[in-house]
Amino acid sequence: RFGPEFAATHPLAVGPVVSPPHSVDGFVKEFLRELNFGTGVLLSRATVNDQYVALARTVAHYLAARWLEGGRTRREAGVKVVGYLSAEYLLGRQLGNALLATGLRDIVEEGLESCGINLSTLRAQEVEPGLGNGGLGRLAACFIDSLATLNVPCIGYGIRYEYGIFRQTFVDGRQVEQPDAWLSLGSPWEFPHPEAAVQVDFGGTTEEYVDEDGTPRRRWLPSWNVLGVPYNYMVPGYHNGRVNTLRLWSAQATKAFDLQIFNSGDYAEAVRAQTFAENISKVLYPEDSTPQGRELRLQQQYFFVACSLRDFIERELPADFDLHDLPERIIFQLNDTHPVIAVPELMRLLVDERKMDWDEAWAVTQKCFAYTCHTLLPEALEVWPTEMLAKLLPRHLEIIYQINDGFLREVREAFPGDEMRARRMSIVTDYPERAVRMAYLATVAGAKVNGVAELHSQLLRDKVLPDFSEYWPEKFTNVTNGVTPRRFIRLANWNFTRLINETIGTGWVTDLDRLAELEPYAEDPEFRARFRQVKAANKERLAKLLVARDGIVLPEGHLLDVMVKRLHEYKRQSMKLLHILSTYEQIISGAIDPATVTPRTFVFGAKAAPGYKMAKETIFAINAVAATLAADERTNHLLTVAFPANYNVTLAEKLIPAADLSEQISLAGKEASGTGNMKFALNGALTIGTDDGANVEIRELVGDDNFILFGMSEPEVADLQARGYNPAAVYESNPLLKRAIDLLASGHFTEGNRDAMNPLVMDLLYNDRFLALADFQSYIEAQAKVDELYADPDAWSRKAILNVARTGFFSSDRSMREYLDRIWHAKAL
Ligand code: CBF
Repeated sequence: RFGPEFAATHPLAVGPVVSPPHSVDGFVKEFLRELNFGTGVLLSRATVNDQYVALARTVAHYLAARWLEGGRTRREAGVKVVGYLSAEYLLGRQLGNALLATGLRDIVEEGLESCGINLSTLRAQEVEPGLGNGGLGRLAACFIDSLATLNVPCIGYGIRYEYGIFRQTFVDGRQVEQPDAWLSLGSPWEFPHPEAAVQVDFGGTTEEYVDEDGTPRRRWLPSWNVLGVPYNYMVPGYHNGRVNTLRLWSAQATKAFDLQIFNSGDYAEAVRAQTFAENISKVLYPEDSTPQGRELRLQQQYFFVACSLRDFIERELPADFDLHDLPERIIFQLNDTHPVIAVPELMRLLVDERKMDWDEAWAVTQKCFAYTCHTLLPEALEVWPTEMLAKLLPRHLEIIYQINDGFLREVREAFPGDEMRARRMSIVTDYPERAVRMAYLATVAGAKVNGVAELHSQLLRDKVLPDFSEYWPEKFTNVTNGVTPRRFIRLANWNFTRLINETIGTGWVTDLDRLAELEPYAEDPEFRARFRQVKAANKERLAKLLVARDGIVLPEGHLLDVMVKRLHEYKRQSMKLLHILSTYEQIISGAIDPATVTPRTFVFGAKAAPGYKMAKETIFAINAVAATLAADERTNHLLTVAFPANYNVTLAEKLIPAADLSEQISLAGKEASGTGNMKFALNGALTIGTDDGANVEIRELVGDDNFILFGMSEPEVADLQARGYNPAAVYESNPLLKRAIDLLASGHFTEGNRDAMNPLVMDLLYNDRFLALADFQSYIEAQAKVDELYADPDAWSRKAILNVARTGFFSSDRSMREYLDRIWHAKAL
C-alpha cells in the first residue's frame, strides 16, 4: 500500500490534504491528540502553556491543510508572486487571528469548555512576536494579511530575530530595556526547515578570471559564511481558504564548533564562530526612523535578502526556469532601504553565477524590484560607507559602482553639461564620507518608487528625490497606507463589530468601504447611544486590563485622550505633555475654575530607542508628571496621566477601541503617514492632529467638522525655519507656555530637584528641532475645542460615527489593490 504508487498519487503525499473536521468533536479529538502526542502530556497534568501550545498546533493543522494545497496550486499555476522583503514584521498574537481566519472560534471555545479550559486564558498565554519597531513593521504585517485575504500569492521574507523589540520597564520613571525572549517557551506557529538551509557568504576579495567560453569575468572569493535556516509561518486569509507564507531566516554557524579546540579545553574559543554567526539574527535593532550605521545591521540586511533571493529562485521556480523571465514570476517589494542590498545581489546571481549578460541582467533586475520609502527625515535614509561594503560585500560594491557608472552615463546624456546634477544624483557620494545612498540605489533599480501618503509622496518627489522625479516622473507614485480591519476592528473591537454587523451586515470585514453604510445612523439617537455603550464597555475592558497588567487605575467617566506611538521628537510627545502641564498649572494657580475642566485621562504608550537620550528624558518627564498628578488631590479627580510600560500590538488592541481622542500631533512634513491615526478613526475616536502624513487624507474624508486640526502646515514650517526659529522668544511671548515650562523646570515634579528636568527644558527652550513651542498656542486652542465638543455627548458621538463611516478607505486591502494594479501587476489566484 505504501509503495511508489502511494507516494505518487495518495492525497497525503501529493494533496489535496484534508483538513480535520470542523466540528466540536473533531476539534476536541485533534486537540487531545496534539496534547498527548505532540506535547507529551495528559490533560489532567497539562499546564496552561501545554494547553496553549496544543491548541495553537491544533489550529495550525486546520490551516496547514489549506496552506499545502495553496502552495501546490500556486506552483502549478506558475503565477506571479509578491516577494515582500522586510526587515521587520510586527505581527501581534497569532492565535486569535488564526481562529478568526478559519472560522473555528466558536467550535474551539465550546470544545475547550468541554475539557474544562477557558479560551481567553490560553489566548493570554501567547507572547507576541515583536519583530518590528513600529509603523513600518506593523504595516508589513497588515499587508501580508490583506494579500492572503485577497487571495494573492505572496511570500513575506524577513528575519527570525531571537530577541524582538525590547521589553520596556520603568525604574524610577526611567526606561530600562529588557531582552524580549519571545521564544523562551518556543513558538507553536513556526515550521523550521534546517534541511533547507541556505549558505550566505561574506568578506574576502574579488578577482578577474576567464570562463570556459573565453569571456573575462569577475567573481567573489568570500572569506566566511553562515547558514540561513528558514522558519515558515502561515499567513491565513480571512474565510477564503488561502494561506500564504512568511519565511523568516535564522542565522546558524556553518560549523557548530571546533572539536579540536574544544578537546583542548578552550570552550569559549571552540564556539566563537558559532556565536559570531548566530549574532546575525540575534536581536532586532530597536531604532525607528533612525538608521544604525553598524556592520551587524548590514550583515542582517544582506543575510536575509541573500537567503530570500536564493530561496525564491532555487526552490520556488522550476529547475529549468529561464531567468530572463523572472519578472513574470516575482516582484520583490523593498520595504524601505533595509533590503536594498538585494539589488546588487540579484545582479550578482544573474551575472556572476548564471553568466547572464550585464545589460540583460540589469533589464531583468529593474523589473523585479519596486521601492517604498517610509520616511522624510533625511537622517533616516540609509547610507553605507564604501569601506564597510568593501570589507563585507566586496563584489556587491563593484556591482554598485558599475550600476552607478551606467546610470550616470545616462544622466550625463540626458543633461549634457550639467555635472552638478550628475553629482547630486550619484548613488555613491563622497560627502561626508564615501558611501552608498541606498535610497538612490533603490530608486535607480526599482520599477516604481512610492511614498506612503499623498503628502509624503509629494514631499518625496519635491524634496527628497527631486532630481529623480524630474528625470523619471512616471516612476513615482503614491500608495496611502492602510490597516487590516480583521485585526484592528473585528478582533480588537468585538463590541463594535457586533453593533456594525447588526446594522449593516458583515461584508465590511473584507470590503471596508461598506462602512459608509453607517453614515445615516450617525443621525439616529438610538444608534449613537449604542455607540456610546460600546465605548463605555471598551473603557471598562481597558481599565480591567491596566489594573491587572500595570496596577494602573483608570478613573470612570473621563475623556480618554490617547497618544501611542514610538517616542520621537518629531512626533512631539513633549507638546502633549505641555498641554497637560498647562491645564494642571492653570487649575492649581487658580487661573481656571476646576468645575469648568473636562475630566480627562491621558494615556501614553511609547518606547524610546535605547540610545536616544532626549526621547528617554521625555519618558522620564511624563512619568514624573503622572506620579505628581496622581498624588495631587486638587486635581487627581480631573486629570490622570497613565503610562503603561511596554506598549505593543496586544496592548494597542485594547487601547485603541477605548479611546475618545486620538493624538496625531507630529510636526507637519515629518510623519510619513502614520497608521495608528487610521486605527483610531476606524474605531470611532476623533483626531486632534496636524496636517501631516495621512492625517491630511483622514481630514479630507471625514470633513473639517469632524477633525480637530491645528498647527502650521508644511510650507509654513519650511517658511519659519527659513526665517530662523527662536523657541526662547516664543516662550517669552506666551504666558501660558511660560508658566507650563517654568513649572516643569521648578522641581515640582521631581521632589524639588531642578536638575532632573533640565535636559528636556533646555532642549525645548534652545533647540526645539520640531517646533513644539511654535505650535503650542494653536494646540491649546484646539484642545479647548475638544473640551467644548465633548461636553455634548450626542454631538461628539455623531462625529465619531462619521469618522468610522468615512474612513473605510484606510483598509490595507485597498492599499494592496493599488500596489497590485499600479506597481506589482500581479493577480489573485
Ligand atoms: O509606512 C509605515 C510607517 O513607517 C514609519 O513608521 C517608519 O518607520 N518609517 C513611519 O514613521 C510612519 O509614518 C509610517 O506610517
